[in-house]
Amino acid sequence: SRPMPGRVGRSALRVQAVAEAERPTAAKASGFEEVVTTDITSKLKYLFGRNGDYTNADAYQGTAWSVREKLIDSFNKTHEHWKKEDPKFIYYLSAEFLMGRSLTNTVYNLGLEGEYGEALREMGYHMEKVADAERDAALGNGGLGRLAACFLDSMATLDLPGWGYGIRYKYGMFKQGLKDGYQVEMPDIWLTKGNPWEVKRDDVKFEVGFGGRVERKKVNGKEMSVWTPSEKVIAQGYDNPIPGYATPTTSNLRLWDAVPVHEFDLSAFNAGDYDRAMLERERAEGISAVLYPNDSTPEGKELRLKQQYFFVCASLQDVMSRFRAVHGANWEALPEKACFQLNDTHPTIAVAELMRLLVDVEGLEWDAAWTITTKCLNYTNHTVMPEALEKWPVKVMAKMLPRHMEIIEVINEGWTKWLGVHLKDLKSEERAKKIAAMSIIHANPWNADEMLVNMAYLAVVGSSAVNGVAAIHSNIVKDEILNDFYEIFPSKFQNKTNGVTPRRWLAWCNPELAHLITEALGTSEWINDTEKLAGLRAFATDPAFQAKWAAVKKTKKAKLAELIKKIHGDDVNQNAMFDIQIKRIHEYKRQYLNVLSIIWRYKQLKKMTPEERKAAVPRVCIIGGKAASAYDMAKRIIRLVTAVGDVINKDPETKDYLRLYFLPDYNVTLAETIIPAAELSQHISTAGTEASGTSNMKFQMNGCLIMGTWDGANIEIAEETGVENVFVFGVRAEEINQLRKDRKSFKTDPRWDELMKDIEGGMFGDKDYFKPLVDSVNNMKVGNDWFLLANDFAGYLAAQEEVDATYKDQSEWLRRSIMYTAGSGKFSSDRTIREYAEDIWHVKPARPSA
Ligand code: CR6
Repeated sequence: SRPMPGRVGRSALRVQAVAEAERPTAAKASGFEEVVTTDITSKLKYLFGRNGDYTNADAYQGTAWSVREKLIDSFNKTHEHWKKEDPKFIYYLSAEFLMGRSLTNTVYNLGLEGEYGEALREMGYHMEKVADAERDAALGNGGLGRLAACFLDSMATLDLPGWGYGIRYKYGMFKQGLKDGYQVEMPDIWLTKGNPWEVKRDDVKFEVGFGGRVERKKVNGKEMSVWTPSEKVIAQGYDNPIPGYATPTTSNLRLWDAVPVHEFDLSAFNAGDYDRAMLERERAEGISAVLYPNDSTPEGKELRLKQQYFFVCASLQDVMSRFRAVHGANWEALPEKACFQLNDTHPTIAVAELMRLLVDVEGLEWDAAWTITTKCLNYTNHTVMPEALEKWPVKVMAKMLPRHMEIIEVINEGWTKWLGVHLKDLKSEERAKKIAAMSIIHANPWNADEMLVNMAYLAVVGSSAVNGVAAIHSNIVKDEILNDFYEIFPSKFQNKTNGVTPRRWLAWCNPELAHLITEALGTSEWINDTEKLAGLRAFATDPAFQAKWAAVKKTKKAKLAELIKKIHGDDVNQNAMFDIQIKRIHEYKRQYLNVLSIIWRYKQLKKMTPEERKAAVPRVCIIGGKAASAYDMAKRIIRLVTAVGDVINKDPETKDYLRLYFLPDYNVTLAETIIPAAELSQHISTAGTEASGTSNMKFQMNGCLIMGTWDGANIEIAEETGVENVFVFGVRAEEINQLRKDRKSFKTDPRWDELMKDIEGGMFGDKDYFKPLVDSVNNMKVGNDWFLLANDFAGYLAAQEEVDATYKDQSEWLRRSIMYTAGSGKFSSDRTIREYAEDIWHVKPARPSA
């Protein structure tokens, strides 16, 4: 009952599989499954020493190691082809790749689900349970990291020659637990059982240096800067093959692990040196040990800069060494063969590093190197919050990367000089002001003695293209955050609205809906041509189709209900509306506002007679997401959710009509169960704060209605779905600045005041702990309620009433739900990647033959 993937055959195996899938299922010939079964058992026997009686976790290992071989075959074919063709490559540099699980995605993308599913069944296992044994690769925080993962899927699917480059963190995003309703963080030890999805490359190793000094020396008669680092580590490459869908292309994510230079000499060391060697090992391994668990705000720690330089340095050396092997030292041609996308400012040190490699190592003249560098690099901005833009103290950078600091100084000198000429028509005072404001190196506004390197400015100056991630966000980038730069280089600035892969986020996580869509459209081509989903509009009011659509949602809700039961031990009303907010916990995302509206709903229910309650729309509200470990306010918000849930879920009068659950450890895999089951999802950030959001797109694809502010990609989703089908509320971005300045124009509401008193008065216990939350939104105090919760509260409640009224009319609700999926075509990451490839990268597809 799955959609026919229609992947182009890649091997004899594949040809047979396609032939089988096209045959009526009842007449399926066996034989192929047998080969797979034998392969799985042989993997278990010879790789793991197991002999029969396998657990699901064993079956996972056997299956994964078997699938890995198909993946590597495809990887090799693709890369042989690319080597022969020598096309231009895009390298996506990102400190985060939030990949999630690989087994199901790989099997489906490779079109192997028939044989592997069947083989496992024959062995007495079920693919879904087997897949459940895999741990998420959680090498990312949230949207930015998951976006990078979706982009890789689309690049491979579109046959674009391209790799991801990042860090192979030993510990990914922390595991979140709850203790008495408070968040606890536990390490994510994801590699202990090995990782079938990676290939260690013993021949891919690069040295990365830190610290030390720089000297001017004559080298071969030429005055050069020679950097002698005081510390060195080795970047060890690991390849993670990325299978495209319905194509023979399998591309690559190369992740770097930090290892000590002297690892292999250990045995030769005497006792004293052994200690030192161990220290060296610890220091090296520390670089790729942990992902900083921060989202949207930078962590100004030295180790973080070290991580950034570590992976950028290794990646650039790697690309350059491959280029050299084919083209020699013809570096002027590098931009014709390679370009790099900087995923936020995290890899921005690439500007200085590429200059260093070209000037100091390859001996190019500065200007020639600068031309090459700026042609090769492009920068994506992912956040509007000015405090979230990375700035490194000059002192820190000069100590850790002395040569890079010099290079940045020279870049800045050239840049400010150029500005002086470019702005010659301004009055000298004004000109000086402007130049100071645009200088890459500037004083810390809160500490005049400290000089900072502004990484976003460095990225803009060093790149060909700069883009935001949704239309409204790109406009804010142009008009506010980087306005000075936009005025000087208007054509550098672009918009590339984010997208998500329809494979993982619709076809594979919701096969029931995928099947229904394929049946209705008469083709499964929508899986890589999502514009075809628009064909569903014709069915939006068809009662028979609506009934099928509703039945799928019901199945998915039952699954989520099962999960809630497993986690919280409660049975929930599966006829209730499933109302969901899952994302990182952040004040700007306003989970707090959601909780307040839930409390208000609870209070209304309490006032009703039993008869009145029966007429109310029952809701199961779910909130999930991690709080950065140092983000105190976010942790209080989590506690408020659990405390309110504790009261509501136990109240015999209301518990049939309202529940609130916090689902701990929200991650990619959990999202794959939650999103297909959602009927309403909350995207209620203060307008102008959420750059894009991407879960909104996943919900939309799965026919979930959106309650949202006029922010980020919500706006474009509403445009595609029909604004009348979306529950929109709240102040608009254009009004925010004025509102923040003029507090008197804040909307007030007696219901809000009542709720504040309830929390302060201890209705949910823990009053002292919740006091800072109440204070933070007390809009009578200047500077408080920065995210305008009080102001948007009344509008939010009104929109919630509209939701209830609409839900009562199930046929209208279903019509809208179908319209959401039908309108989601634009939000495939295939569209986004096609735009990047055409407008920024100038990279063309190169598909190997099957
Ligand atoms: N936190 C944005 O906040 C956007 C993603 C991907 C974010 C979010 O709105 O969808 O990037 N920004 O573009 C950063 O991480 C800096 C995010 O995930």
